[in-house]
Amino acid sequence: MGQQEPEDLLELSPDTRTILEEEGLRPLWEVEDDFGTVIDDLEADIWKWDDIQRAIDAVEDDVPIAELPPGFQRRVAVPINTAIGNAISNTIYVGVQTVSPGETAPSHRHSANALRFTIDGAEEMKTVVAGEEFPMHDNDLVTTPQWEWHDHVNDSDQTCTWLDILDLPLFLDSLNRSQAFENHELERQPVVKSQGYWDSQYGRARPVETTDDDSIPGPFSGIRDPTPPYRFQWTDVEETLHQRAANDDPDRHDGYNLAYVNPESGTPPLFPTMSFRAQLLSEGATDSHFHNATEIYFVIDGEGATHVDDDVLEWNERDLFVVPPDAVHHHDPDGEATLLCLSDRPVFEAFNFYAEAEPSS
Ligand code: GTQ
Repeated sequence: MGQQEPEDLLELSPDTRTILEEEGLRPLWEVEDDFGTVIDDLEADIWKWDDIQRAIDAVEDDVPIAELPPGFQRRVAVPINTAIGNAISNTIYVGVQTVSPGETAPSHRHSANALRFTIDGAEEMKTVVAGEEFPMHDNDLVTTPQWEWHDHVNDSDQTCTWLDILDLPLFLDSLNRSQAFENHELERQPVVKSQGYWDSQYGRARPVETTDDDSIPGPFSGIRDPTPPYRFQWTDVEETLHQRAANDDPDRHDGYNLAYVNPESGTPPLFPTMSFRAQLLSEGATDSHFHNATEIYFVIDGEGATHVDDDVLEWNERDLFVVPPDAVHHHDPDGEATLLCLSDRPVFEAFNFYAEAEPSS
């Protein structure tokens, strides 16, 4: 008789195995190796802007928005992380949307949190959110809170392009739930607020009373809108970055690093499920670290490389790349570079589960 292996000690008698099978149960020591295998792991990946541009131009030539099938009715090319197959990450979705001159992406609303980060914008390119027209200038970030109507109207004379960023995979894939969705009866929602209305509600002086108008209708009845409709103008964000760089020290991992705050609370994260940062890298390579949150980066300007475990992602302006959970990474800009970072960190923080560390050298 050979030596007994530890597994042998745990062998179940045929009767016990039959009972467990019949009753629909499994022993933990056999199940635990299956934990974490339902959803595939993310991989480091990069999409070069020239390639994205080629794809969105081709799609734009083929497909007028008005002829899109029922569904989201948006002309969007979706970067796919080949490790998972339907989105850029397991929590955050990114799409690249175009609207040609004269076109409208029709009004709808949904339970996912969403925002636009403008790539090619124009004063007469309006995303209409919660009754107000928000002009989309280059690098402006405009929120579309849960269950607010939104349509995108291009009255300019050029094609406009932006990133759509939503928490769809968190609900649809990771939590495997469907979301509430509704099309407006009109292609364009009525514009019932003057321009600047939403911005004015979250300044240094605010309305004293909260009324029923503050609660979201429909499936979220009674819950106060956690994130207001809001436009963060890039000119403001850029000014703050440059003031920081002129006066302060950078973060070792992320350079000069600004969080987009929830305008209601004045603190990050912008959404309960996603946080957004603008980073100015101007003082050489950053230090390596890793964390359990996923990060997606969009290169606002500049060039450089991000080292992710054994991969080197070389980027230029407008490229998009993914740093998977737990991957050791650092940035190495070529001179000065500005990045937009999207992260699912708030989900981890909500469960007291966020962790980050530096690799032991
Ligand atoms: O523009 O409302 O890429 O609802 C995916 C879902 C864009 C949008 C997307 C959407 C939108």
